[in-house]
Amino acid sequence: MPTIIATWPFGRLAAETGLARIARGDAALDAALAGAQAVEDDTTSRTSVGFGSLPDRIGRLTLDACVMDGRTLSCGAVAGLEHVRHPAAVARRVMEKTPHVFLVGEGAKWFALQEGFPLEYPYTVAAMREWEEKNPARRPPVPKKDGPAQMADIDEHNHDTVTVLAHDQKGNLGGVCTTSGLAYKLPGRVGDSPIIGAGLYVDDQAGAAGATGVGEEIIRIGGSLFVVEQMRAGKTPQEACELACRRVNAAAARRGVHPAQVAFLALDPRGNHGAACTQRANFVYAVGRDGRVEMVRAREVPPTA
Ligand code: SD4
Repeated sequence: MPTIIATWPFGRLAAETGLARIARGDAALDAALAGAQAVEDDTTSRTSVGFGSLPDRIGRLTLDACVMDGRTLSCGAVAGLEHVRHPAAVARRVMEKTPHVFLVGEGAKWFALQEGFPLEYPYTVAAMREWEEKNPARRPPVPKKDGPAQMADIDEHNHDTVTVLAHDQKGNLGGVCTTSGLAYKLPGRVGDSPIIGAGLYVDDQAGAAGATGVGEEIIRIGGSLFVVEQMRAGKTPQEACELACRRVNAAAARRGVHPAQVAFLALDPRGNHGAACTQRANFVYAVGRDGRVEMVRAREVPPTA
């Protein structure tokens, strides 16, 4: 059944927008991109991706995004993109207009400008005031030697990534992931979101998966590709997401740290969905199908599971 799922409470806007596109016969990737872009354009949510969201440690807003088409395995990505409002649309242009998959920083910006994306000023007064109050630039820029780096909590009150997975009327899958990354990240830091196989993976023959949460832990286990490969091996989307969370937990145990807050969501080639998160991630996601959108709370996988 045609279905669209999207991360976090602001995923509702993505799912509503994308569902309308699926209903009129659009391809999965077009619907997912329209949904993601609606969230990028929504400046009322300070913590969601897009203009007005929280910058890095030195006050710069840099955006990361990727897209993938499950029919052809075509994909594109950008990271560290500044002054461009729609990183996911730029990622799609990388996919369609270049022989490459991934452009970063100044190169990604140069490409976006060549493609006609306008140069824009992404900062809102509210976001910069908060940055100034927290003044992260005054803190030590690198982790102290005596302990692991402190990661910001990622739960339903502090998150920014919209990952949208869609299953269209023809039964094809498409996905988009777009983010401003962890608030107050080190300059140059890239998380899982724009990395094909980490923040997103889509294959019509196996399923689609996306991730949100502390990107370092998602990259470490190749999260989204792992989920898709579990579905290829016969697991349901729910089982696949739970297995990925167990893997995150196991990786943390091997490093002697408490598992970070991470969540996965998935769609199989028939449009069945599932999601799971590690402890305290409080992950909710929007599910759009049959003409309506509802919010679903993901199952938590504790470290001992
Ligand atoms: C990152 N995965 O940059 C992103 C952060 C995130 O909701 O998902 N926030 O690591």
